[in-house]
Amino acid sequence: MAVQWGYAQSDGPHTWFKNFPVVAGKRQSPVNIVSKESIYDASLATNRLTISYGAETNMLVKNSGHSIQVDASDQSEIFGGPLSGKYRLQQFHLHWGTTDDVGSEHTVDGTSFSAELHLVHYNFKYKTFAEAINKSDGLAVFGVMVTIGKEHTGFKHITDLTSNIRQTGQSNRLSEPFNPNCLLPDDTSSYWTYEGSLTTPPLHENVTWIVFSKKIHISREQLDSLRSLQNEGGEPIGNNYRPPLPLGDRKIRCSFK
Ligand code: B30
Ligand code: ZN
Repeated sequence: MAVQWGYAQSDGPHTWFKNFPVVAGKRQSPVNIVSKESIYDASLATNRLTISYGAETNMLVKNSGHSIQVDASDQSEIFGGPLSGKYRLQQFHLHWGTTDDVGSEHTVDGTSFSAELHLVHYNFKYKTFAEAINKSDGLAVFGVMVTIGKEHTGFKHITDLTSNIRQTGQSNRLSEPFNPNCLLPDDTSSYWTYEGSLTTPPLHENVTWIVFSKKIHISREQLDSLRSLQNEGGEPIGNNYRPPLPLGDRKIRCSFK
């Protein structure tokens, strides 16, 4: 059986070290991004980050017990920017708060946002996500900050399904093709990038993080529908974020001045 972990007092981030010693590592995520200390890297602009997402069919939307996760098929790839080679989209999921003032994993100049969307990609030189997940150059994750505002029409396809997948382990397929491109901010040319880790167990230190500076918004109703999802114990999922870890010797680079 897989090791149990969660976000409660008894099994939350401060307990993860017991089963996952890498927590004491030197490149853990998330981090607080101090914008003034990030280093402009002109090569990120020259070698542009290219996002080639396509319409994914039959996407599986599931309640994992710690988030809502949507699995991709094989229509979406990224390359360029800080990445060597191509990375393919495996899944996306979110982290959110039970209140609006918290929820994001990364913080920017000490500020938290109501949610953070993660689009998880694996290095295409490995055949599968399972093969890439423990390789040193295996993963690249996009982080998108989410604030409350107008309804997000792209997200609506997903948040409309939440009432069908209230319980942990439940899933539903999207009936229409869905292009995850609609979830990205309008401008993806401005981002921070650094070498980090998965933010949940197994916490592998093999993620190239790309955190966009532009945010997206969803409505309060949409956020509340995420909060209506239940964990294994039947409690609402929320505050499913790991607090920022020390940056240590690492530098955060940015693609913009
Ligand atoms: S994140 O983007 O850094 N939050 C995983 C992927 C991305 C992030 C964190 C973890 C991941 O693939 N974890 C291992 C797989 N999971 C199964 C799963 O996909 O949902 C096993 C698990 O946790 O123990 Cu839940
Ligand atoms: Zn995540």
